[in-house]
Amino acid sequence: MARKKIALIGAGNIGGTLAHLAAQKELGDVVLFDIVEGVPQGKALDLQQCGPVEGFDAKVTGTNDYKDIAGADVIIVTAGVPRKPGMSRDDLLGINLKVMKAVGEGIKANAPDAFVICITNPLDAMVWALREFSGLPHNKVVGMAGVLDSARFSTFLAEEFGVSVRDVSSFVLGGHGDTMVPVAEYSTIKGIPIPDLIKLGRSTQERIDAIVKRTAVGGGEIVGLLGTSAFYAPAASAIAMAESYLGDQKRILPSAAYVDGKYGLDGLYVGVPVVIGAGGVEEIVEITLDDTAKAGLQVSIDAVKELLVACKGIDPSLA
Ligand code: A3D
Repeated sequence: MARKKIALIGAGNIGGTLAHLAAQKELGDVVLFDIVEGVPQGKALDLQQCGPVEGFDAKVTGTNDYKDIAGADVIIVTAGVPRKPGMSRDDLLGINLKVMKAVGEGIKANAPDAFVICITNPLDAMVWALREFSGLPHNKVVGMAGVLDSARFSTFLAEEFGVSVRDVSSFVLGGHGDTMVPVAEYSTIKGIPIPDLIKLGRSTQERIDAIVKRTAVGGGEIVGLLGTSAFYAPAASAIAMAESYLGDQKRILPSAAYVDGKYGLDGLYVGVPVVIGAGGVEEIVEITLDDTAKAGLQVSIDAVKELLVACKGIDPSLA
């Protein structure tokens, strides 16, 4: 069987980390694309030389030409600019929308059968715009955010309860912004819901509320320390989504997916649990929410809708 092909659009911090993980895991041959000349080629050569040390058989190449992504099975998009301290994700909208147009057209012309995972911020608006510009089916274009946001929530919960992260399962819904909704009721420690653990005296509502709050601004905490966006965990999260698609794993992964009909939505990209398998986004999983989570989700949905209005104002072809 021929090797799979993984194209990474954007060869910056996340792009380079994605290339390393994809090669290490031998997901396929890797093509790193960027508009800056030399960077994707240089990173690719450096990564290719990890092969003999780490023992992977994956070809890593760099390019500035969209033709080289032809036939890609999976495309992960990080092209654009990240946040600097003091910026919100929404501050990136104008510049990254133009980038999504170029990327969408490049994908449409060269790799229309790929499964596309968008990471560029502001995520829920950019994945929608990328889908519009690429014209790919909605089930083949998805945004990575929920896996990362849940990973942040799980990390903090594991610390709180003093247990392995492997025994934590957590849940974050909504847009990838400060209005995201970490749902404690659906988060468990080895199957035991967090509210039950509070009743058992293993934590307090105040401490869980603080963790929920820290999760929602978890990206900003790292930007404040690092001076730019996180990249290791975002890359690891997108790779988990790519693996679920390539291996038809049918994992349930919270993702920014196109929701039309469920959750009372009529055609919007927002973070919900989805099944990812060989068919792309194969199912939107609808869960019952209590009134607090419902209200939180609505605030988050309204924030995403506002961003879409702004996108349409900037690029009339989207209206
Ligand atoms: P960075 O290291 O700056 O890499 C971005 C790369 O995109 C650079 O190499 C640029 O040269 C390249 N680029 C710019 N314009 C184009 C273009 N038109 N075509 C192709 N390449 C282009 O950023 P990063 O890798 O740290 O972050 C990338 C994006 O991911 C940013 O928008 C971040 O805000 C976003 N991000 C999202 C999450 C989520 O959870 C959704 C987390 C962290 C970062």
